Amino acid sequence: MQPARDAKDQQLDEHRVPVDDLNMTTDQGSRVDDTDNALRAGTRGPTLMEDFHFREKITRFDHERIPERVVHARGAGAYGIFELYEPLGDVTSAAFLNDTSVKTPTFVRFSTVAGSRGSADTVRDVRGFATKFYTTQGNFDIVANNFPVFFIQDGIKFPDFVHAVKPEPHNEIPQAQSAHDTFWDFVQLQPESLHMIMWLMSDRAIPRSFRMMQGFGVHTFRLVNASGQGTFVKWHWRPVLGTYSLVWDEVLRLQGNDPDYNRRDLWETIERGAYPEYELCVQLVPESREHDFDFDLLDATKIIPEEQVPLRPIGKMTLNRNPQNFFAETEQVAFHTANVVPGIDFTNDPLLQARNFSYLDTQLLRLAGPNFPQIPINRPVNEVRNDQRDGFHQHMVHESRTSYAPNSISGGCPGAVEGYRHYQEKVEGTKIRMRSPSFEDHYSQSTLIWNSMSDWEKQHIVAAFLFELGHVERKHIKEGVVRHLGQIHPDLASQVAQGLGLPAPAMAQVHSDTSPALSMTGQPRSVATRKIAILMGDGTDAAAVTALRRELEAQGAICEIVAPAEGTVGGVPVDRQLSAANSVIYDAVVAADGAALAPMGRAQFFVKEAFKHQKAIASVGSGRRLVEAAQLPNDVGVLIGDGNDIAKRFAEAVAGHRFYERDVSSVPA
Ligand code: HDD
Repeated sequence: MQPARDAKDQQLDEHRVPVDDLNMTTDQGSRVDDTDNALRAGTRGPTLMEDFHFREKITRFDHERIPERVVHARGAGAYGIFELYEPLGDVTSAAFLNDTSVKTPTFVRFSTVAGSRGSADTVRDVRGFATKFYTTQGNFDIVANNFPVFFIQDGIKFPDFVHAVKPEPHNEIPQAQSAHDTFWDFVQLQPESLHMIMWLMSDRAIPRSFRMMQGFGVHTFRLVNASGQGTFVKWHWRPVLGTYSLVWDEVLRLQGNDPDYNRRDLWETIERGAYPEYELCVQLVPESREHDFDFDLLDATKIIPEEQVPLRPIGKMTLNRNPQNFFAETEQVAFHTANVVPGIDFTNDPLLQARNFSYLDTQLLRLAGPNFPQIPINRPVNEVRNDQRDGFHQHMVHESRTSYAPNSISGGCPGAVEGYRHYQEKVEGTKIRMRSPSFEDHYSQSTLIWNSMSDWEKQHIVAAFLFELGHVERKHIKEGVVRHLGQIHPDLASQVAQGLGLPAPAMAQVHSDTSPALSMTGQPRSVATRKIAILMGDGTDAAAVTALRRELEAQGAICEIVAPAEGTVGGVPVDRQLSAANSVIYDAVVAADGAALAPMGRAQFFVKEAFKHQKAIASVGSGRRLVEAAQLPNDVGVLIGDGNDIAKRFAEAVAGHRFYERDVSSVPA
């Protein structure tokens, strides 16, 4: 069913250029009769300056690129709708957070941080999760990431951090990776980054899907109610499908097999109507409790553990529409932490304060001047009226004879009336370049995250440190990092030190507190939107496959038939031929044929690789022979399909995402 058309969708109508049968014209509207041959003096002669169509076409082409975002250059977007569960008038006057009958249009852009526009999706990195709410009171943006903390505490360090993580300046290597000297040099010298590093080394940094990751506003923001009373707030997006990740070896292979893996996944599921959903949750802290924590609420390298302040779900966002033009919409969208509406305000978090400067500034360059808010994707759905005029690409024709206030000539219009009112916070202090001592502890929450991880999550963190530091050339940098790890946890430090061939560092006495909510275990389970490869060949029992497929698809799974050749197999249409398919683009595998496939190395590898990546594998009929030929160790999650309940058992296995307990250390695939 098509979603109802919202206000933003309708507003875009006036900018849309439909596919139609009109004839080609120049930008000036003059009809073009030949766009294949430049105007020349004689068929073998020079091209003439007079050829305005040629000149316009080439000039436009020469100017087609705009600067990519300095960070978060690679991204994918989608439109959605936000629906509120209950009015929040007690804490905020924001209209869209008070009226449950309103469906607020949104646009979301997901991104990676370090890589260029053309880099692969599945890299170890933070993911951006920026949402623009087109509210009746103007645009409100939550410019979030999929980690709840950040690398630095003060925005003045942002250029340093970004320069360190980006490719090194002398040779522009490596692309979209943190596994290099300058990044880890920054980390070892800037221990405030350590908590974020723990997130970056965890599987959160390699999400299975944009649809299966959380979003965090990171900073403590402020809500303000109608009587001017403030409440601290942290924003959280929680994916309805649960939070799930890939495994590292799979990530590396996906970069070659499908560099657009996350982008494609978002696009395809929306096209199918399996709309991604996220609950918006808040952590609310009354101002009276500001100093009740053993960390500073203004410090963006700290979380408020959910066990201390529970998450309150306040609404749901459903992404229900793909953009129609990547450049016009996803590339030109401009987010800004300072895009707020009445009832939502800032705190003095020094990272947030810097962001409130940076986003507008960067967009003035990237989108070439001050009129970028008029670009269709950026326009609010309510009317914009002010005296700011002129500049490159002004699209509006302002009829007023005045562009200043106050004025008497235009009846004082547009006049400043009741609108956004800044929260009246009392501020006093000495001008000083210094952080508050309450920002000094860089280790306790890094320990908290380590303590809260399950065994497999800990193993993956250690492996990530070893991979990353294994790419660092300078020994003193590795030693510096390992020294810090000794302050986080002896188990972590000793394993990393051992792998790097370094002596164990001095170990601190660490606390044993945990925050179970930090672990990715215990997520909602579902086969919905899981991609399953069914390997078929000439020997397949097509009826058994069709029955299995029907049951899986009834639960929302996406099945693809993979066979040695395109066409049909056993009367079933083939979706992909084996040489164009790879297990890494699927969540699970069904071996449905052994007769044709068992002797084929590629088919064996397919199954073995899925096993290595701890995916559910089932065999039906002669598929057992393929599983046997792949010589999988006897372990969990490999279901041999004798009996009627195979579909049920397999669906349960797929819904669990991965068999992390499966020992794959000896599997070479
Ligand atoms: Fe940022 C882009 C998220 C710190 C400066 N940032 C950008 C995007 C996201 C974030 C999701 C991509 C928006 C899009 O899709 O267009 N940034 C964060 C988060 C941060 C953070 C969650 C810490 C809590 N950022 C941060 C700091 C600064 C910036 C401290 C500068 C002082 N960020 C930028 C930027 C970007 C940007 C340079 C690049 C392109 C853009 O803004 O529009 O201004």
